[in-house]
Amino acid sequence: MFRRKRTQGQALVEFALAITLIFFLLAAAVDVGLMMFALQGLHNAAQEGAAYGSRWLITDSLGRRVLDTAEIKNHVRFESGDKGGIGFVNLLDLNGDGINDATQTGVVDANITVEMLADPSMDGDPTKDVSSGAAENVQCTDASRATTALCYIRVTVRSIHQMIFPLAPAFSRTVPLKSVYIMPIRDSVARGSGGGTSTTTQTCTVPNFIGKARNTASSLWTSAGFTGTITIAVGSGNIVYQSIAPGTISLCTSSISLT
Ligand SMILES: [Ca+2]
Ligand SMILES: [Ca+2]
Repeated sequence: MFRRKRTQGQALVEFALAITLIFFLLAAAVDVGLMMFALQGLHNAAQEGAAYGSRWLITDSLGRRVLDTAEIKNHVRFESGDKGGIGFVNLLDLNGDGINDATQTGVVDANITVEMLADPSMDGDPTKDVSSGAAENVQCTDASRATTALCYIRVTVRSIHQMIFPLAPAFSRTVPLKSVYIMPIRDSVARGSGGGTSTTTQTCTVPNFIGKARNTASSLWTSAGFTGTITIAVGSGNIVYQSIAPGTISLCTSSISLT
């Protein structure tokens, strides 16, 4: 009889220990799951801001093509409509105090960062040099005068996740969340098609005219990409002299004379 009671008490203690652990794991699963949904919301918002910002640049007072930071932040905040979110994260209240961030000084700027980055090593990653691993993070000041390949937009969105089950003092009641999105700037003006600087620096390769018939020279010149005038001296026989040597890399607006 005594022995049986003792076994029952032991089972109760074991159950108490086990249920604590099981409940802890379940609670952790719920909180981690909610954080993943919140992160997804932040990621979508950062992507929306970057997609808008990469396409619609503005010209500042110094004539530089720069990011429309204020409008990009609006696109981030209203990514999921004017209710601010999908239930897991409120994009209009990123610091989680129940007050619209737009009415709080500095809160929007503290939680949404918009940057324009250059890529000095031209390897497609503006945050580091892929071959050496060295950090870059160099600011691009004018997307239309990028001497390196492209400028990139980086949008960072931060939020605070309130834990539903703050089980132990070791775990904070809040967890900071962050999502970053980087993409190349796709502004047409920035890359020369709408008034940038690249048309004046386009180069073409001078073809070899020596020994060619005079009536073929003109088409040879234009098919090499040149737009400058070609002067062909009147005469008979094939061309024996050209004023720019064959194979020379020259501005496409250059002129040439042939004899
Ligand atoms: Ca707020
Ligand atoms: Ca790089």
